[in-house]
Amino acid sequence: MKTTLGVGMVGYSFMGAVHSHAWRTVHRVFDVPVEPAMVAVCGRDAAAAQRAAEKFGWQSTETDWRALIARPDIDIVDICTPGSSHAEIAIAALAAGKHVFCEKPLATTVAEAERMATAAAEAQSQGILSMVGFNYRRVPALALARELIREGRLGVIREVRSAYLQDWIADPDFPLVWRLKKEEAGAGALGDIGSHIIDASQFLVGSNIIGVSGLLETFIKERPLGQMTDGLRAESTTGQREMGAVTVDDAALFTARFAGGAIGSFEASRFAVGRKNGMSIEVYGSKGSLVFNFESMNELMFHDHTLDPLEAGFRRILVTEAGHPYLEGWWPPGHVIGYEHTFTNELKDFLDCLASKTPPEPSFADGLQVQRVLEAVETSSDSRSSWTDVKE
Ligand code: SOE
Repeated sequence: MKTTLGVGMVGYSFMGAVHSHAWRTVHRVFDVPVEPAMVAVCGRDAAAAQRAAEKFGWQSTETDWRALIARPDIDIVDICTPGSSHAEIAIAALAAGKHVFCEKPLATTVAEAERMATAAAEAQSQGILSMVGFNYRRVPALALARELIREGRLGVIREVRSAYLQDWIADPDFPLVWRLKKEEAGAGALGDIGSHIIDASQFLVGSNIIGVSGLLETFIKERPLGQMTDGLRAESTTGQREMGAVTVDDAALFTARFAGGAIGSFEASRFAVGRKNGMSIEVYGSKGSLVFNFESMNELMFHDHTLDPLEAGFRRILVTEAGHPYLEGWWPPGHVIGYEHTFTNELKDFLDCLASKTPPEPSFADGLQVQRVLEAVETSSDSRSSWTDVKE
């Protein structure tokens, strides 16, 4: 196996910036067995791609993703584009023998995700690996939570409560960016951030969601046409009169059953004013409970219910010890990490898996399963009354 792998990244907006940071950093933080070389960044606008290459540290640019995946110096294709292009790029890249790292949600429809999962399984039999970027699995506190649950410290898991709350489109003048169009994004808050808490909760509990009852709402049904300039910040739409239809949900609520017997409640909203990236997960078991909130992402609250009730209660674990997941690469205890580090941690695992030829997780099959949950929530909400099983 080569000791350096060439990376080609498609897309360079918010996720492209975060991924670039992780590619620049991963081998300088962790002792990974292979080093990434940031060979090329790809985008349709040649000048913008050039600016991104200079700003983020890519050696060259391409304006056509097909040219990118045809390059012999590219071993890994990193997909940071809107969801509607994931399937085509990922399937072509896998067929060309490139490992693929794809942003979440995996696709915009179950049908696309099925094709991607099939392509990934075929490629895997040839030693070509793929992974979907549910980065919250790589928050050290959530990785620790998973270890505690696996060790049985919570006993039988009974309930999960999870919410992912943002407010970046609460202003009705916020323009109709791609994330608000079904054909480009697949779903709204449900797909963009609901997919994270579905994946994270299934990862923690160790069992999949098998049925849901959902409620979706689109509060602002039309928005001015306009562009997103950088990340989640939009250009001013003052004076903009042309309007377009919002075709995805602004907020999503659903209840769920897990295969292992637990039940859950989920909430994803882009209209929770005052909440910027408020992702929280609580897990309640027969022997204890765990509470996590991303705004304090270095902390995990743990209640051990087997203790004397006079001394029991939630205690705060500061997840920054060298022995905590992923912390071997970072700073001394108490020197906290942030959002971007979760992507570096994710790439560490991806590179380790490429070197050891171990299929990484979450796989495209895992991404497909999340897509099926999203579809079941939409079906349930559309039918207005019914419990909907998640297809297998
Ligand atoms: C926008 O809602 C967004 O950037 C998501 O797409 C990311 O997955 C999430 O981590 C932060 O918010």
